[in-house]
Amino acid sequence: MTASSGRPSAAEAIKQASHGLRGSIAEELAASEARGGLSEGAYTLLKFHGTYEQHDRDTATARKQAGQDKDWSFMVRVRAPAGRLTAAQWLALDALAGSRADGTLRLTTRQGVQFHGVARRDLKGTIAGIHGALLTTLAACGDVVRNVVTTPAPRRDAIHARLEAEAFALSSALLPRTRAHHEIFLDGEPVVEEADALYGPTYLPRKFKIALAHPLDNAPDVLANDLGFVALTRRGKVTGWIVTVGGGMGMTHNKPATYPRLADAVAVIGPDEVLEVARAVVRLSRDHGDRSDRKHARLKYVVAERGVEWVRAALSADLGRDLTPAPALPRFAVPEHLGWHEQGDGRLWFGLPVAAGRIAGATRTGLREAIRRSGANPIVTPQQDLLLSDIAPERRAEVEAVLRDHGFVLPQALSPLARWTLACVALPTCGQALTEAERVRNEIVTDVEARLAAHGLLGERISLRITGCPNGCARPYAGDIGVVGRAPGLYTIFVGGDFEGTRLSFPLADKVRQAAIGAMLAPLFAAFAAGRARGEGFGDFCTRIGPEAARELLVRAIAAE
Ligand code: SRM
Ligand code: SF4
Repeated sequence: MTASSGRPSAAEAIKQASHGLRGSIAEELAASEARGGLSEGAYTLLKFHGTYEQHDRDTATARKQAGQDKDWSFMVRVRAPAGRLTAAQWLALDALAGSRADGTLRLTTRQGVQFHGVARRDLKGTIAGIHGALLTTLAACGDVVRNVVTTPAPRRDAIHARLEAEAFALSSALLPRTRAHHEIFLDGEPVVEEADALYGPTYLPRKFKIALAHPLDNAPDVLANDLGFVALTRRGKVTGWIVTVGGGMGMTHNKPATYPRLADAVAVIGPDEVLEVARAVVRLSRDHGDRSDRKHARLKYVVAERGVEWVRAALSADLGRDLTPAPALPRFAVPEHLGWHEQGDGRLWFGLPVAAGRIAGATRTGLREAIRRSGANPIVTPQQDLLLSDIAPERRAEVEAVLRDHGFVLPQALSPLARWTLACVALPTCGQALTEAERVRNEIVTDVEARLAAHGLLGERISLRITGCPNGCARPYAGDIGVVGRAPGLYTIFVGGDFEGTRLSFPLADKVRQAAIGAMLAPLFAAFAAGRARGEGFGDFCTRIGPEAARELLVRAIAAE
């Protein structure tokens, strides 16, 4: 059940022996012309520095048949706390995408930015370039606290300023203290380093994710995180936080011991206690997470198995004071961020939809041009979109025209479904992908849109989340509809989650061909259009009728065909 339940996994030995995340990374990367075949140690430790060695899965079979090695390259992930970037940082990342990666930028579901296709000889230069833009890749991946997410909206009021400030403070305070990153990637001098008091020599048992949210803006899906802070507010100020612990999405098909889970509200704390409590929850994960089985190592399993009372007692003991039990979570909402909005300081933001977060070709040029001309500071949203903030009202028409001229589809031309569809990276770079996701996003959206339209539901606000495997990188179990890669060409469809991210979905149909996804949802759309309660969302309707009735509708529809 806990850290002591079995022999530590191989990753634990690698971390323990890594000398502060160094291992043999520098030596292996120095063999610069070598491709692929990093040792398990270097591969594992490189994650902590924000990079994964990958290969192009599209070409792997043909290359193997031709006796060639795989087409190896690196994915590099940039941390952007709260998704906030400056115009200058964007332009620097854009330049690196052109000079050192595959020419694309990828906005992530955790408000980060990824490069794909970085050659080994360019890895150091890419990471150094990111550092030069005052950003980092350190702890973007690995068994540490990852990019801290929050509501993306750049509303200039005290509550939003506080959410943003806390995200930045958590992000920098919880970075691992190692100098290895500087030594390996930034030509820093080797130093004798003190132990990392928070992480210790083996860091955390697994990745650890933190989100902050306002109840009226749960865009970051706070409950899908290991640790969340939900703002309590009065008269425009943050007066405290509800601490939520134990969320996570990952599961493995046919392994019931693994499951997605939404976090529980564990305690309520004062407005200035976020960092202190976050450190205690990180220590809880460090000391109680399972270090023998990486599929059982996330904090969510500790919370599920030990219970909320135990978690609060353990945190209270760590902090040396009794934490107050949390009140019930308030109702959550998720507002519209796309299109034009006033920030509250005389400036505007423009929420730009970016399908699956991929910026490439003309859209990359257009974005660069729009940011150069307007000086807009971009904010990556947890929905893989970009908010161009701080735009002077007189630039509005020009920005819109530049973006439109470069092939962006602007929000007013999109259905709510298209605006609220997420798709993970999947093929060809993700080594875990069982199916396509990003590359079939638009086909699936078009298919589902047609089915919605047939029942007069095209204007309905429904979220769709597509992933190429059950790891859940687009949080598919927390939206209205989840489409999850099951086996090559086949998906599991989930329904019954809610738009606000407060309820998990249930499986509706298994092993569905991509072309049949819309058809599988159609009977439920028909029933929803005919029998929904007033104000009821699609996911709410599915949950109200329940899994058995939902599947029965499907069986009847198939029998009637
Ligand atoms: Fe993820 C692993 C991409 C957000 C759960 N994720 C991966 C890897 C690194 C594949 C691998 O292990 O080899 C993917 C890289 C693919 C590629 O080629 O780029 C990958 N995850 C992504 C991104 C880029 C998806 C996207 O389309 O935006 C997101 C990057 C976020 C960031 O900037 O930090 C991303 N991943 C998530 C989320 C969503 C979130 O955090 O809000 C989740 C679900 C929440 C959670 O953590 O439970 C998520 N990713 C996973 C898991 C399952 C973890 C688990 O507990 O079981 C894995 C696999 C693993 O860790 O072993 C994984
Ligand atoms: Fe890869 Fe699976 Fe994550 Fe998609 S959900 S990016 S396929 S690990």
